[in-house]
Parts: sequence; C-alpha cells; structure tokens
Amino acid sequence: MTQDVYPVPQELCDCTLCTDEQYIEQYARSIHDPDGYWGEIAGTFEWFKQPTKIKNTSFHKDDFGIKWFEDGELNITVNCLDRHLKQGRGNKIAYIFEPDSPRYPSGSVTFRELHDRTCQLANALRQLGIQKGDRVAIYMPMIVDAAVSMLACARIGAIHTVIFGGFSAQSIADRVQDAQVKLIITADEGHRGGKHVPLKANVDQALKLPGTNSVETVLVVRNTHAAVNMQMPRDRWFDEVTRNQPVECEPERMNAEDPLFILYTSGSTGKPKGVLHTTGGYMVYAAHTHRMVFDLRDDDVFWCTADIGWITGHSYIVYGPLCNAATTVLFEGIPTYPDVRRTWQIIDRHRVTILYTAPTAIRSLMREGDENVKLSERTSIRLLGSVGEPINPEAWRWYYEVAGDSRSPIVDTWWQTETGGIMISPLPGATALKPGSATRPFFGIKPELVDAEGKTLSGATEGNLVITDSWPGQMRTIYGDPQRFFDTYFSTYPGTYFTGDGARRDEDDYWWITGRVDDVINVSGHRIGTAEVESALVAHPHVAEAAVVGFPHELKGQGLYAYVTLNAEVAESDDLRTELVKLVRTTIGPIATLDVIHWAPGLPKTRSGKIMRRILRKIAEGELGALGDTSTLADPSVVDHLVSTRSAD
Ligand code: 6R9
Repeated sequence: MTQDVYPVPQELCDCTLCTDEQYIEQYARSIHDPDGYWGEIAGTFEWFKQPTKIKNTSFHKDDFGIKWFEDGELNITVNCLDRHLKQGRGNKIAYIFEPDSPRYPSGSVTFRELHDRTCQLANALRQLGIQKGDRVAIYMPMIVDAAVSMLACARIGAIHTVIFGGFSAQSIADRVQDAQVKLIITADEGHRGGKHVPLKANVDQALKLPGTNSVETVLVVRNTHAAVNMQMPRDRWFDEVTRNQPVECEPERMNAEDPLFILYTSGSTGKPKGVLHTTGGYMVYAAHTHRMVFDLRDDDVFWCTADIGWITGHSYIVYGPLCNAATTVLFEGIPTYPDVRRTWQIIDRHRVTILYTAPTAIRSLMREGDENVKLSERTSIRLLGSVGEPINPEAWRWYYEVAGDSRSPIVDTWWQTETGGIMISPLPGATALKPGSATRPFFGIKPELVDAEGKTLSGATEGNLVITDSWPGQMRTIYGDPQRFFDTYFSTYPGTYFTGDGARRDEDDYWWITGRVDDVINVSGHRIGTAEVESALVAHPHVAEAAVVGFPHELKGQGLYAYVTLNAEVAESDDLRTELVKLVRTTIGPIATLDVIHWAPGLPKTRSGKIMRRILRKIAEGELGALGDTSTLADPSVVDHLVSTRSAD
C-alpha cells in the first residue's frame, strides 16, 4: 500500500472548473437533490422540448425502472454539431485525423464539415429505408467516417451497434443476429500497425453464417482501395450513396428515453450482452463527465487512444467531446507503429494537451525505456488520464514522472460499458492524487461496499462495489432481455447496482478498485467472459471440457489460462495446443489469445458438479500453498495432479 499523496498543483487551483471546496459542496447537492443538480446540467444542452421530469428511478424489484428526463425531446447530433455552428464555431476543428502510417499526411475536419458529412450519410440511410428504431452495425477502422456513421444513425434515430474491428466473423454474426441488424457500414479494409485488416471480407463471411439474413444492405467505405467482392444489390459504395445528398438533414425528434445505441460486452455467463443506452441521460452524462474530469478548456487538444468499438471511444472520442465542442485526435493506428516513439511524436505533432489511455499501453511504453519518451518534448501536455483496468503504482509513477514530466495530474477513471461515463475519478483542480486510486465518486454517484451476504460495510475496508442510486448515464436494459438485465445487476445485492468489481475504501474515503470479482477477465483493458472462451474451446471435437481463469500478466494486466480436458484416446500435443489457441482467436477475435493451456485430465468439481474456479485461479496464479479447503471436492486428487503438472506447462 502506498502512502504517497500528490496535491493539486497551485496553478490549477486558480483556473479550474472545480476546486476541492466546490467539489464537496456540489457533490453533496448532487446526492441530496439529484433533480436540482441534473436538471440544471441538462438545461445547458439544446432540447426540442426541455425536460420537466428529471429523475424517475428505482432499483427495487417491485417498482424497478430507470428513467431520466423522460418528457424531454432532443437529438444528440444537434448538440454535437448544429449547436456549435449556430454559435459561430463551425470552423473549429472537431477531429484531427492521424493515419496509421506517419508517412501519410494527417488531416482535420471542422464541425461544419462533420455536420455536412453526417447529414449526407443520414439522408442516404433514410433513402436506403432505415428508420427510427432500426439497428445499424458499424464495423470500421478508426477513421472519421466511423464517427460520421455513428452520428448519421443518431441523426435519424437508428440504433447503432459498433463492432470492434478486431472481432471475428463469428462475433459479427452473433451481434447481427441478436440485434436483428438491417444495415452494416464497413470499409474495404483497415490499416493497423502497417497491416491490412480485411473488414469487408469478414463481413462477407459473417453474413454467410446462420441467423444473419436480417441484413439488407452493406455500405462500404473505400479506405485502402483494395479490391473487394461487391455483391449487388446488397453491397453499396459509401461514397456513391452519399455524394449527391444534401448537406442538411432534419434531425429526428427523439424522446430522452429512446435508444441511442447498443454495445455488446462480455459478462460472466453466456454470450455477450447488448448494453442499451438511451439518448438524453447518456448525452448529459457523457458530456458532463468529459468536461469536468478533464477540466476542459476551449483550446484543448484531447486524445483518447481507445477504439470507437469500445464504450470509451463512444463516450470520449465521439459523444462527450463533440457535445463539448472539443478538438479530438482520431488515431487510426497503434502506439508502437512504426516504432515505440509514435505516441510521443503524435503528441508533439498535434500539440496534444490531454492524453487519455490505458494502463496496458502505459506498461508497454514503459518497458521500452525512458529514452524513447525523452526524444520528444511533450510540453503541450497538461493532463493525463487512465482507464480500463487498475493501474499499478509503478506504472502510475512512470506515467506521471516520465511521460508527464511530473507536471500533469493523472485522472484514473473507473467506469464501465454499463455506466455510460466515468463514475469514480479525481477532478484535476480538486483532488489530491494517490497512485493507484481512482479517488472519489463523480457528482451523483453513490458507491458502497458490501460483503458476500450483502451487508453494507463502513469505514476503511474492502468488499464488493455497488452503486446505490441511479445516474443519468446508466444503461437501461440488455437489448431484448430485460429479465437478464435485472438478474445480472440488481438481484445479487437487492436495491443496488452490482458492478462486478471489488474495491477498497481507505481512511481518507478514497476508492481503490481491486478488479473483477466475477467470471470476467480483463485482458489489456478488454473484457472477456470465461464462458465465451470455454464455449469456443469445447466446440473443438477433441475437447471434452474446459475452464478458463485469469492470472496476473505483466503487460496485459490479466492473461488467459485455460484448463482443457481432452476426450479419451486423444493425445496431448503441441500441435493441438496451437490449434486451440487459433480456434479461440478465430471464434472471438485476436484479443482472446490464450496465454497458457494446461492439460487437465480432470477438473476440480464440487459433488454437485460445479467447477471450483477459486482453486483453478490459485493454481494459475502459482499460489500453490494457498488452495484453501478442498474437502468439498468430488475428487481431491484432481487438484494434486494439476499442481504437479503446473510447471511442466
Ligand atoms: C470503461 C471501461 C469495465 C471494467 C470495470 C473494471 C475495469 C475500468 C478502471 C477499471 C480499475 C480503472 N476498469 N476502468 N479498473 N481502475 N480506472 O473500461 O469499460 O470495457 O466495460 O470495462 O474495467 O473491472 O468493471 P469496460
């Protein structure tokens, strides 16, 4: 445990959106008078009809429901685009585009141009028969047209579901089927780290899989200009359908509680769930957190390195920054291409003032040594951010001292796909920092710790992290499965939202997130459900059974450790090992790369047949002396075997 405290720099105290005193006062108000607090914030946005009802929420079974601003009407793209044009900011740069290869020139798009491109695509989508409520999938590289695609859907009230460009054909098909997607927007190929990603070919393959015939149209952006198969009349070129469209498009009038998007994320059981966010609450929360947590100024150049396929990209590359009229860097590539200096070069080239990235990226840059960083100036940087997984104090200090020259505060932001925006984080002008702590709750957020029985814990202690009341950015349901929504999040500790994370609260009421307490593994900041990996493994004809757990990994935070039981008469071999690793990668995507396969003639199970993951986790972690009670196992000798074969694997 670290006792280091980094106070708020003096110069920030004088020019910040929120001082410590203001935080304490406004936080108290946001908790005691959420209607007053959020009503005021909502009033700073543009609505067709201002909401008069602010909060109407209950986490209890009998009257369960989550509604914010329920009689308000708006279109989020009016707030992201039109509003700024009206205020004379049409020529401000919305996106600075940095291509995968630094040999190509970077580009930029103003709010006016972004508005026009959004309207053109929105008109084209309407012409292709897309209406309010229809689902549109977006499977794109990190290019401006990806943001344009999201905005065009929102313009006409279509519900977008962005599928990360690293996902496989099978993952695309699963999502298309679950959301009954009508149209897909993709590109011929993506560029990533000097390689070409065959996006259109993956879509073609996905649409051959069963359950995908809801798709009527595939729009294809010409990005690398590679030759791709176009299946007429299903496939249409993006530039051809948008080229002659007017640059104005009547925004759809949306109720605040109308869906904005679905984003699939892994849970502890079954297939990924479609997290559904609605329009009004999500907008207010994404924009307000972005402004306050990054202490935003008009001349900031904000760079969030996430992919738009994740919630971080949705909230802090697209909706939050655009609502705040911020200038954002959109980077097509990866931090280590063509070499490890790239991140720092981009910062200098575009005079980035705020860098928001993930601990896994920080650790991999840290490993390359300080010299590579020191070749750059980084004098533009004034604030650093971290998201996606717990940041270890060592990486925190390196980020602070080397990347930030001990000048810029770090906001360690804890939140989730389900929460829509940042939940626990320092505010740079208000909060003294402790390396590794996400510090204090954002306005309106009431975290608590409970023990396994659901008893509320007080004082400095550790437990399961729950949130006891609703906030505007909260997800509203799992698409098509409201019962699963309730069961997953509100039934474990009745009356509260269960995050799936564990946390510690220290003597200063600072929060320290300790990681997932459920069967979700956080690999390089990406959530992977053990159940998904296991079902990919058992699909192999030679595999009888599989159990997957996480284990500490130096770079990725957590790695994937699979125990695999083969069918009788099948021999263990390195070829089979390679085949299984490949199988999981092609079923889910390259983010699901197994680090260890441990052949297990048997798995430790209770007498009722439940796999004892706690024991498997301990073996994977190498904590062989701390296996705990194994007496309830149906066959304790299974554990001895796994322990004795561990190092051999
Ligand atoms: C935004 C995002 C959510 C899970 C979450 C937690 C972990 C995210 C964190 C963090 C410690 C932080 N997590 N931020 N853990 N400190 N600052 O990452 O969403 O992909 O849904 O992941 O990530 O375990 O529950 P998502």
